[in-house]
Amino acid sequence: MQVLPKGVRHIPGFLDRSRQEELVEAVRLVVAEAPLFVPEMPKTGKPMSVRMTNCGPLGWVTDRERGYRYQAEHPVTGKSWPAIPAALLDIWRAVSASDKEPEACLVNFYSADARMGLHQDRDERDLETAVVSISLGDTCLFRVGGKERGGRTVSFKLASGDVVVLGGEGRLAFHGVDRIYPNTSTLLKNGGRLNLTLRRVNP
Ligand SMILES: O=C(O)CCC(=O)C(=O)O
Ligand SMILES: [Mn+2]
Repeated sequence: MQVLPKGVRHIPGFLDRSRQEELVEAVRLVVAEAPLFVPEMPKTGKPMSVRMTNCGPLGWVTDRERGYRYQAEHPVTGKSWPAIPAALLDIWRAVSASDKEPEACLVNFYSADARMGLHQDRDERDLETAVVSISLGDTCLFRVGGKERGGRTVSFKLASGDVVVLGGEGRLAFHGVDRIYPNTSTLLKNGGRLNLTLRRVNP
């Protein structure tokens, strides 16, 4: 086993198959109310390869004009985000070590060729409370480093049902998704990977 950076916790197989199925059903209801949209990079407007939506009082969005931010409304429909499903709140309570509730759950959908570049999660005003991230569907290659860009990184696979917690010294760890391994899970009928990231936004 390789050593993960301090504060980065990987919990393989945290969710059994039936809890994974329950979450997929919950995400389906979220997506029905708050459709997946294509996020754009700030300034360039270049589309990201993931599609995303959110649930919770706040959602993370990005577009060319206004960049990375949290807002209470879906950028396309203008409607409030749906509530965070109870099954997700249970996971947060079990692993976040926070007594506050999460305010945002970002839903990322990765098709076979999607990826996410190395970045820090730092658009929150609260940079202390842990970030909790859940993987469903196809396996991905996840990469994580320290707080400095350009430092040493380690890579490992995230499979369906795995949970990652970035807490304490790991809260601002650089991380990203280098690739998806297609057809490695039967959870999602049409394949791909879902990532659910729970965050506290306000201190
Ligand atoms: O898909 C993942 O596992 C990570 C997603 C992520 O880092 C993010 O949305 O900020
Ligand atoms: Mn992130």
